[in-house]
Amino acid sequence: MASSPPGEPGDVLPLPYDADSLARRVGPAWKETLLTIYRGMLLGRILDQRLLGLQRQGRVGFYGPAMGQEATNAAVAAALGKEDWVFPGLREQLVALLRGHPLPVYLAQLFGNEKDPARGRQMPCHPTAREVGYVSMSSVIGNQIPQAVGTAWALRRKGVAAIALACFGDGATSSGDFHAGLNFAGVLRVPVLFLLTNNQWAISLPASRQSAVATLAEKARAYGFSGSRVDGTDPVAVFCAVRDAREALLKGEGPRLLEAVFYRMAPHSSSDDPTRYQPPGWGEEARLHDPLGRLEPLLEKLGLVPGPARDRLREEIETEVRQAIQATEPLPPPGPESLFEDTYRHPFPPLTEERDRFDTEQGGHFP
Ligand SMILES: Cc1ncc(C[n+]2csc(CCOP(=O)(O)OP(=O)(O)O)c2C)c(N)n1
Ligand SMILES: [Mg+2]
Repeated sequence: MASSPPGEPGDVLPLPYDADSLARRVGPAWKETLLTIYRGMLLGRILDQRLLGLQRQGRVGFYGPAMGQEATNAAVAAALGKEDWVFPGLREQLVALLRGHPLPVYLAQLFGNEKDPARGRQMPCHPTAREVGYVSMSSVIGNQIPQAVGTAWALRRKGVAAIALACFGDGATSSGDFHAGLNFAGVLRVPVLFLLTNNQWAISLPASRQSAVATLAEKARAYGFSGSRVDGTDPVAVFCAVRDAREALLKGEGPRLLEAVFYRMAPHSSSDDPTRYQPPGWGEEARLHDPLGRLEPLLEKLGLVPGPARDRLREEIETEVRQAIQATEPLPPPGPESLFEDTYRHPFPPLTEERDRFDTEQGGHFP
């Protein structure tokens, strides 16, 4: 079995489309949609490679790559509406960026410096991007599921034409919050889309040992709504599935579960060594399903992104990432006064006393 480096065309499973089928499935703007998604996927891959490298050099504390998930993330971002809310798991930061969260601000969150909106209080890879409806994740697996359900309920009560998207992994389906969230959503029939990102591993536990059911998607039936599976390495399939589910939710047809299945092409996180538990050959098999490796030959065949244009695009994104890192990394940490801010709108003693004492000890520079 021939293999190729991630992102390079090689011996991958071809995507089954031509111009006619794309126009039929995606619609008249299929070229623009596909190019937007492709650019997003490339950004995701390039960022992962760079940021994992920075972590290895000790310049970022922690990193959770999403290699293999790029098609799902970029297609989801393209299919969502501006007013929708995203409740991510560990690997959907690309969705925030593609919804318009500025790259330098995202990087500031990884470095935990003065431009970080969370002021260094969250783990790296747990960004918050309120301005694009992207809620900071909690490290506690499954927490975001009932939060998304509550938000969907609020959206419906307020009459806002938007949905909440709850993203979570195969491992999260074993959490209590999965049950509570899906049950609540089914009873109230709120506009929430449960996006199950099945990368086939929960750290070292394979999805085959996560549950005794044949597919995780079928769990939705027990909560009174439909669940379906989609090839998460096929951006066209994911885009159409999310777009159609969203339309149904907006019509009040109740919640839905969509299981996107793909291959985790990287360690669980920068703190993991998958060679200790993944079977030999996993990486080779994953590369056959590499979403970028699958999409690039199609774009070439369609004449949309020939080789030289692809190289130029890569260079352009690499430059954008490099410049954003150079501009963000040297920024200082949040000021010491920020320790006393954000928790209370009107701080009161003893917090104000502690703040004054601390300021005096530091030489009296607080604003
Ligand atoms: C409640 C809880 N239990 C365990 C953990 C430790 N933990 C962190 S990530 C993870 C696996 C999550 O797997 P999955 O839901 O499939 O998401 P993936 O990381 O594969 O995207 C576990 C068990 C945790 N953070 N929270
Ligand atoms: Mg997983």
